[in-house]
Amino acid sequence: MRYAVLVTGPAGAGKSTFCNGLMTHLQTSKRTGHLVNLDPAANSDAFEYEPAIDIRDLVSLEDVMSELEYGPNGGLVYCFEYLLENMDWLDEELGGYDDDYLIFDCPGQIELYTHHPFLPTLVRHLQRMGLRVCATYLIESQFMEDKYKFFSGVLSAMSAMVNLEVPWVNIMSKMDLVTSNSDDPASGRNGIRARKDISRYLEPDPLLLVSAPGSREEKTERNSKFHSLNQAIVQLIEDHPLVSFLPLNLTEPDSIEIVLSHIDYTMQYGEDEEPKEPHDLDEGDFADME
Ligand SMILES: Nc1nc2c(ncn2[C@@H]2O[C@H](COP(=O)(O)OP(=O)(O)O)[C@@H](O)[C@H]2O)c(=O)[nH]1
Ligand SMILES: [Mg+2]
Repeated sequence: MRYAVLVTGPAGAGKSTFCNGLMTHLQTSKRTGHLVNLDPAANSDAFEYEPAIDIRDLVSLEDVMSELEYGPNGGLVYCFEYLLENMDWLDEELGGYDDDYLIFDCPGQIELYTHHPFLPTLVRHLQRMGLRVCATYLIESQFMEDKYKFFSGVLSAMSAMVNLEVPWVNIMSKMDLVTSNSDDPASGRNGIRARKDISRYLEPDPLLLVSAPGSREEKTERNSKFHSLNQAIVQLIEDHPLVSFLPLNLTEPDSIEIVLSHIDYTMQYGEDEEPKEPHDLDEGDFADME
């Protein structure tokens, strides 16, 4: 069985860094993972691990922009259209991998997840090829700085989830920027919050959007439309309580292990692996038991 983990989310959310972290973690756990770069605009320096499959070998944004005179967004759309027209290239590239864990580093243009058909088409194709697919959606902890920014992140996660229709793990990245101490002098810029608040963001509490009496969101004549909009969003999130976030702190190996175990679980990783035959085992396999 082959497994594909799509790493999605807005630009700068930490997708490429998370992919590197996952690769390192898989290696230290004696598992094999392969990186697939789907970002035609990726900068080679961003990869600690050489991608095993790289969309830039098929088409690169730089070439599209210089040869066809597209801007960056039009160019990206062109690259994905080109990929979908040339799926046999991907089939051939994927052909060399069986029983493998493939980590797809995706581009950060949010419209790719919310309304373009490219990723759903790609996912269906991978599923037809027999891969088990799941997606992660990253938003960064700085989104917790501002509740409106945060809820726009929640809504984008929901809309991507509905669009892709695969098992899904939402991740709150860069948790190393959050401390539990609100007196921390570093707390200014990064909106570092007290822990008790964080749980209201990891399991989004839509009531964060409903105004406390006397606050600026409290319903007044002037803001009644804004108030109704917030109410509608609260209702939407309450009706679809599927969005919650796993905290990811790459400086803590346990944190990445927990995230990986959720990903494994959503894909039922290893469920249909054959048990190892005794002659496949060597002494090293028993080292942990002593
Ligand atoms: N403090 C901190 N910074 C991070 C973390 N992950 C990514 N970054 C930084 O955020 C920026 C964007 O990261 P990148 O992985 O390229 O994001 P992408 O656009 O989603 O692929 C880079 O400057 C990273 O160094 C993290 O876990 N903690
Ligand atoms: Mg990236």
